[in-house]
Amino acid sequence: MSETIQVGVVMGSNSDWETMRNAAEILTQFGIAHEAKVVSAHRMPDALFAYAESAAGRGLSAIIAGAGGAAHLPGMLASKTTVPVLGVPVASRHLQGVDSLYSIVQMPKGVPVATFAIGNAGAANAALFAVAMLAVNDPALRAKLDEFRSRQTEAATAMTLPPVA
Ligand code: RP5
Repeated sequence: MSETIQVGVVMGSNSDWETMRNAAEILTQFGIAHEAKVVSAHRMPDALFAYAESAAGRGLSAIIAGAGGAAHLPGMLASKTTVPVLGVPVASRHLQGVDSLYSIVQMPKGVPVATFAIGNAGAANAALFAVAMLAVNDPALRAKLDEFRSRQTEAATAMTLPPVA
């Protein structure tokens, strides 16, 4: 029997992958069953609707959606499913992702998209947020997340600065 996918990672183009792979890598690190796909809002609208409409039935707990420019993908997915959508603004060529950020974060009242930082940090944090959501009902996963945070604390605590000349 095939494994139930817990988190979907979708993006508007394969050019988004360099950013969105940061989400997939975190999910892999935490052992979360996930999939990664291109589902372009303006080039594949029917596939976008089908993905969103099937998400709950397929058992997805979250969809991490990344897009750049006039980034409709996260909001349109959210309009067609109540599975939580975590939006990642991808840095765009001309406006460096500020356009993506505004497109994703400014959802009108009633259909939320949880929006993360532009770029790699946002993609990684969206995945960490999905892990935290899943950890609510999974003590072993919560322990892994606590360990991840502890390692960061240790690394920051060990940081030193060069002496002032
Ligand atoms: C958006 O347009 C994608 O999410 C991507 O960030 C941007 C550019 O897409 P490509 O022209 O690289 O396919 O749809």
